[in-house]
Amino acid sequence: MRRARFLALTGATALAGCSGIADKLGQTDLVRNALALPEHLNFAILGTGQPLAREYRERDISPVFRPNGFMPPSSPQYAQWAADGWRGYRLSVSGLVAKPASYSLAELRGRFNRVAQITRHDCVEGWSVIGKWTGVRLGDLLAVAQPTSAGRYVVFHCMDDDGSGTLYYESLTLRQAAHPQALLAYELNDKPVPVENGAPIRLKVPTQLGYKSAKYVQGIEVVAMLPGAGGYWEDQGYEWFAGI
Ligand SMILES: Nc1nc2c(c(=O)[nH]1)N[C@H]1C(S)=C(S)[C@@H](COP(=O)(O)O)O[C@H]1N2
Ligand SMILES: [Mo]
Repeated sequence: MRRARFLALTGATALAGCSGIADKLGQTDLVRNALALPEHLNFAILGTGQPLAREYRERDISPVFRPNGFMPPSSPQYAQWAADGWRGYRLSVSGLVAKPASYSLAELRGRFNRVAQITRHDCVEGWSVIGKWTGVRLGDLLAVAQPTSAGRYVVFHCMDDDGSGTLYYESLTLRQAAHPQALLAYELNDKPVPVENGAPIRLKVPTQLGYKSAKYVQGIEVVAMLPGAGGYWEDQGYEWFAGI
């Protein structure tokens, strides 16, 4: 119901959403105000946590996991990591945590349980793909980091930008981050996550629309208040909760 309303309100503008021409959506006050309404419901839902997203079988996996979004990170550093099997890359966990840390890919693979899920990815543009994601539970990483009592949200800092220097970012509540299907994935369909799908680490939250699943994650930060509207697309007027 909430999602149908969202789609009806944004209409054709939503189609442009992930391809970089959503500025108009953000500028429309009517749409912005209307989008803000269901957020009250969202907080009510968050109080009890979200149910599990449906999981699929191997044979349901889409032949191609359609990539979408900004161009991969353009820095020489990223290119060098990609060419070097991600040696040197580290994922940092910082902010309101008792134990800040950073992990190489090998450490993520070695120190945390490996979990896999075959789930459907729904883009707000109106298409879906099914893929198998393997990685570590976000909740496991946060359990080690020990968020302080002031921490409320987790912000994902990405390495790619919209072409004019604004970096992609996303956020979840700590409660959403503890959802068993919230994954930091290092594999897609049993192979390292391809560059176009967010290598070397991307968030996968199958309970929310595609734009919440941040690609090219380099930093995870626990904060008390959301920066901006809580994400790149949210800053353009898109819904923050974005539950499916
Ligand atoms: N860092 C980053 N994460 C991102 C995006 C992006 O442009 N940059 N696009 C989002 C959108 S709109 C979608 S639909 C999915 C696409 O993931 P895929 O490329 O693996 O299909 O990533 C999401 N996460
Ligand atoms: Mo998307």
